[in-house]
Amino acid sequence: MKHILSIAAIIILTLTSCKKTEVKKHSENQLPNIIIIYTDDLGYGDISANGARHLSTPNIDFLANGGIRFTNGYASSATCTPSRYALLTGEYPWKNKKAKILPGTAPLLIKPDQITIPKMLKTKGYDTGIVGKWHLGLGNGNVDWNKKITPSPNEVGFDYSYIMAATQDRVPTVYIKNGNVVNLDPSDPIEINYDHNYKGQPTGAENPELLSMKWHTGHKNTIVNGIPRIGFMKGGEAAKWNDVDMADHFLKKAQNFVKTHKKNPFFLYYAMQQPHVPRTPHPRFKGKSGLGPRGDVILEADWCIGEFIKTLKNEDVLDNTLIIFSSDNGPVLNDGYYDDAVEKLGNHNPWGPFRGGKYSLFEAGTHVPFITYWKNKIQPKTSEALVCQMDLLSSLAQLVGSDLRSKDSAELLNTFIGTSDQGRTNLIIEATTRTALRHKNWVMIPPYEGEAIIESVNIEIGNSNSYQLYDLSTDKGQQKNLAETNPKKLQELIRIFENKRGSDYSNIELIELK
Ligand code: NG6
Ligand code: CA
Repeated sequence: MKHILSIAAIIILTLTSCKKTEVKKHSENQLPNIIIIYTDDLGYGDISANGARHLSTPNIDFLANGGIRFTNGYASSATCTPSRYALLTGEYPWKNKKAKILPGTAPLLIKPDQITIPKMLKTKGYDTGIVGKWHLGLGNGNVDWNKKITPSPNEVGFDYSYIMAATQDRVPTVYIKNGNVVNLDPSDPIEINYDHNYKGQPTGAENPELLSMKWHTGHKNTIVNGIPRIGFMKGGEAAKWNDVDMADHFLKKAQNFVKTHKKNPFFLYYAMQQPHVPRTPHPRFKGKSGLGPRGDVILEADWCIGEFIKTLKNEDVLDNTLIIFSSDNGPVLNDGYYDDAVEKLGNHNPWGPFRGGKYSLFEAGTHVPFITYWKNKIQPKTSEALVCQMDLLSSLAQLVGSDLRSKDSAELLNTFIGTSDQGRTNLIIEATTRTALRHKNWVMIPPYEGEAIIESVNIEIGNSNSYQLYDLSTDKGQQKNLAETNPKKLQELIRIFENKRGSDYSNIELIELK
């Protein structure tokens, strides 16, 4: 009996020590997995880690409290396509004139010879995947949705893609896996266009009786699941997504990607659709926030992140994974549907301390939640360093030992992992093709013609006849224009701005948001 016990003890000891060496080997020799969790239109003040008191986001807070919570983290633009373009390519979006909010039929915006984060990581042996919102165009300008769509994310660095083409409020309302529409019935082919309706099809404009969600501005074309969308779509009935299941659907794909790629270093871009319109919480979350569907889908997104982190833990990869969390642009309430976002806002403040919102050159347009988390590797803290999503390309290249860099992408690895508090000195921010400069704690917005407020969304977008200058160290809310009282500072910033941007920045084609 004594013998049997000691043999058993030896076996157990050997097994445990084997396991230990294996884990050690895994973390020492293997490059870390890298995950970008990217929300859509989530504001700085939408997470409790950044001060929200009327909405609780415990899972995002878990990342913020166990990692670095950046208080000066920026998206590159105040809208989706340009921000995503800059995130993946490390290039300022205003350098590409086509980097504007794209329709679902737009051609691929990233050129096949351009560097991207996943391409760079692939040179170091990473498996790369995207799950969720793409919105960077597909094909060459004339997509046949019934054949393999190419080029797609798979041609610009992703081994695996499971995406929606554009936005939840734009056609086509189908999932696309590695260039193929999921569940497509060849006898019911898909046709898409953004100019005219297909004969005999109901639309939001003409058939209000068929709607479960009422449109306010813009979204009055093809009706899918009772929701009127932007653009016209015919066919593809079996392939249409179910809006209320979208969060669960993408979550499963993201979890599966982790489960099936954990043996090799992987990069996953998990691009969540919340809280962009149409806000369609799963019934489990409906009414749960008290703030209407916008609050409910933020709770849903937070829950998804919690489930996703559980998967990383269960699959034993959390220790060796760098997670970056952010949002593509700032918040908006009514973005084209009546969905109680305004009526039920109560005291919640999605903008945090900032002025403006989505579409705005004021801070709330681009100054977004930004968190890096790496268990046991990153020491929890708050960082005031000025960082931008565009910087991830060069910084991640530093991390994995790649020489590839993108000119506009600053090398800030030490800042992202917390061993330095040094950020950028300057950043050009963009909003619907207009640009402004952040320099240290100062912001300079040059004069732009046009409405000061987009009425449909009720957001001040930063247009003014004269220069604006703000000192964020004392005035986060950009209430006090110092352009006249501090002409020296203003001139200094104009010089830096024109030096980077060129002097023809006001000669631009402004986007019409009807
Ligand atoms: C706007 C839409 C808005 C949203 C946005 C893109 C109207 C009136 N507004 O044109 O609802 O879809 O485009 O948002 O149609 S983004 O987050 O993808 O940039
Ligand atoms: Ca967005």
